[in-house]
Amino acid sequence: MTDANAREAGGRPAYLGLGANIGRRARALSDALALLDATDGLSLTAVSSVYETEPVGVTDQPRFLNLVARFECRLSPEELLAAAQDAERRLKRVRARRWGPRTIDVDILLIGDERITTPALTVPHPEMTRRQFVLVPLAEIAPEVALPGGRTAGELSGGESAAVRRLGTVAEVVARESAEAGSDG
Ligand code: GSY
Repeated sequence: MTDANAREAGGRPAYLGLGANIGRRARALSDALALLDATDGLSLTAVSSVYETEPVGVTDQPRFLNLVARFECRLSPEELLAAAQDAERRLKRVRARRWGPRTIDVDILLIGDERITTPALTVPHPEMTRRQFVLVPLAEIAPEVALPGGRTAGELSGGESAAVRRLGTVAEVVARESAEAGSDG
């Protein structure tokens, strides 16, 4: 469904950033997308490639796999946050320390053109315009989307680099990861 259709149907596009840097990283991303897409009021409309990215913030941790997905969203912001947290919980998110390694992280980046500031949620995501691991995949699926500060994802994305390296589609990267892990799934 296009963004225009989503609005007509009472929804709006929501962009989520997903990241994983422990265990079967690609499978965690893929499973999170499936869980979110199965949620009433959410339907997946676009997914970027998977990128392997240098950790930002705490740098002494494994590289992440990151992607950005767009959903047609008929949920309130609070309901969307609950859905994101539920997906993290169901994938048995492990996070040993704040800003440290995690099995799956689901960040709400944008919900239409809404501005939300509550103790639990800030939308647009306050760090998104400074994070190339968000901007590069976002620019792949939505180069024209306007971000805080008035510039677009396409303008702010630095493109692929050694720090944000495109690995392939979700299906390709999951298949490669499974083959590398052997026959246990
Ligand atoms: O909020 C995202 C978690 N995170 C990431 C991430 O997903 N990717 C990279 N490359 N660095 C990160 N630092 C944090 S915190």
